[in-house]
Amino acid sequence: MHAWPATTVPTLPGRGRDLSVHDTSTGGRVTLTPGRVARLYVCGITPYDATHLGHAATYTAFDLVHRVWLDAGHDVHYVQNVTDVDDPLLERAAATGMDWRELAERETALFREDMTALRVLPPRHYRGAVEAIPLVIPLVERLRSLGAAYELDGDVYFSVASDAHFGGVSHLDAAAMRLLSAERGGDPEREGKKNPLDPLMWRAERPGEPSWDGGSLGRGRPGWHIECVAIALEHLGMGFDVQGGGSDLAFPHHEMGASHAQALTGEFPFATAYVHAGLVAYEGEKMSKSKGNLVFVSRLREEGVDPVAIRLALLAHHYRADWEWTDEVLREALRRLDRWRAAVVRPEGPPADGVVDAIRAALADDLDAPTALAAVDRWAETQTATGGDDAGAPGVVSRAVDALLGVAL
Ligand code: 5CA
Ligand code: ZN
Repeated sequence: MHAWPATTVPTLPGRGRDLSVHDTSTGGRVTLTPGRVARLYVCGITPYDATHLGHAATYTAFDLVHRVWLDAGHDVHYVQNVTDVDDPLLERAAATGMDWRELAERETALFREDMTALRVLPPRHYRGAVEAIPLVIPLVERLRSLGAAYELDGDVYFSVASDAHFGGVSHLDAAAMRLLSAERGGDPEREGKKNPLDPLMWRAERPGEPSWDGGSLGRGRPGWHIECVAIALEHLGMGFDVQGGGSDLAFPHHEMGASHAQALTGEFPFATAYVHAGLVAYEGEKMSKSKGNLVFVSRLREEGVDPVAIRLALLAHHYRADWEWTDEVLREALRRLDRWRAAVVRPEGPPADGVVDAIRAALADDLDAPTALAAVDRWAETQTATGGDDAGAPGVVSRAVDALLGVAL
């Protein structure tokens, strides 16, 4: 599957520093020290509806990881999936009378446009679940031969007991896991499972559902977690730097993915850090496709809102915070964008070095975008109030804001 076009990233004087992030699995900070290649996997969309601001916030957060690493001189291997076959997609297609493939293609195309407009750098590998089926089958077969998977009426389940580290990503107790499993695509109530939490890896063919030849697994389709594991192992291998997504993916998705991979390879860990973005709410509740309280990036764009302002509105919130989208959030971002643009049009200004350093320091410190924006605000205020005589300083600030924050002035 193709990704979306890359925007150019200006190179800045000096070099960025190593990124320190909050890691869900340890509950604390990890300073990542990738080698030449830095490896990032971010869970992609399930394309049954348009990109909302919650998705946009999450992908913008991981775009900062990408940009910090580029600035620190790494070659970034970024991988993302598209869950282009799964229950919610099939249900929406059936409800609207659309072919599920057409729905997935239409929404994935819109997502690419939204990501391009928001200047989110594309992944190097963008892989669909359907494309990943040939990767999934041998993994499920191997887990079965290792005794880490079992069959139930033709479906194949992963046995969470097979990974000694199970629970080590989310650290939830059994009751909380059971509740979240039921809410987020699992089937803890199904009878005959070894452990109610065991997730499906291969779903045997059902009438009216798409299915593929699964070799010794029989006809069926892949489960959700094994899809991301197959894609991540294919393109990144074990022990990659960051596994990312919204905080709703910590359990079960990232927990199960880590256990699948650890049971498969006997290695630990699947990822060095599990990084989770907070959830964006609208009208009092988490913005979610199932609840329908959505503000779409594409709708705002159609209304003529500058996507740069949308990006600034997202960056005004720390990525780990849960926050609520309001019209005022957008208005504030539009005012900030006007102030910044007015400040960089002049050829001279206050010295820029401190601003570049401050943006770098803030982002390396757990992607603290609000602090980075405040540093640019202060520079822009000085420029407006007193100006400055450093030739080229506005250009330096403009390039730093573009390279590190993805904000084009
Ligand atoms: N396809 C799977 C991941 S493999 C999936 O969760 N798709 S999704 O379309 O439901 O979500 C895509 C990404 O957006 C996930 O990282 C999810 O955690 C994040 N996300 C969903 N809703 C919100 C929200 N309200 N705020 C922030 N991030 C969100
Ligand atoms: Zn995923």
